[in-house]
Amino acid sequence: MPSPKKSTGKSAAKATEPRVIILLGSKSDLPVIEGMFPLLERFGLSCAVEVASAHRQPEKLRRIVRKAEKGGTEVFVAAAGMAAHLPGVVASMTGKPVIGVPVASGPLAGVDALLSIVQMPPGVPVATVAVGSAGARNAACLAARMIALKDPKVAARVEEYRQDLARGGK
Ligand code: RP5
Repeated sequence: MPSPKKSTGKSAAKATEPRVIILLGSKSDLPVIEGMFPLLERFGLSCAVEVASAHRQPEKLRRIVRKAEKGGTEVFVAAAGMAAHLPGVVASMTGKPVIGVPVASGPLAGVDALLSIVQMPPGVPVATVAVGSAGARNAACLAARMIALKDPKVAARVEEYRQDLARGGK
């Protein structure tokens, strides 16, 4: 497994934590989110990866979310499989945007995780993306679009990426 921490750009002013935190329900989810790193780097966004299961390590999860929020993290991405409660639990702990990535790790091939993540009760939103690595890449793009709302440098990079896609890039 590669180093769980990756810093890929400048943090916001005064921030002590990465702008994007990626939480995983298990180390086994790591391959699914690897496509996020080049995209976040391209958008100039620092990130860190933490493994904290909502079911097995709720106290660890709470500590990570508290520290990140206090330190200026702007968007949380949470990827999990099976009965994937991680993104929803993160959304219950922070008022920052949470993006949920369903992982196809169980016998139901990700449908279980997709429904667990998308069916949040009103008032506790999780922006749910596609199952698997395509969803993870979209989580990186969506996080950048959210941050771009108040950061023109990130907005310019998002626009440049969109133009690349229009020219046939990936
Ligand atoms: C979920 O259960 C994790 O997010 C992972 O996708 C799945 C299996 O976890 P491991 O048994 O590989 O730790 O909590």
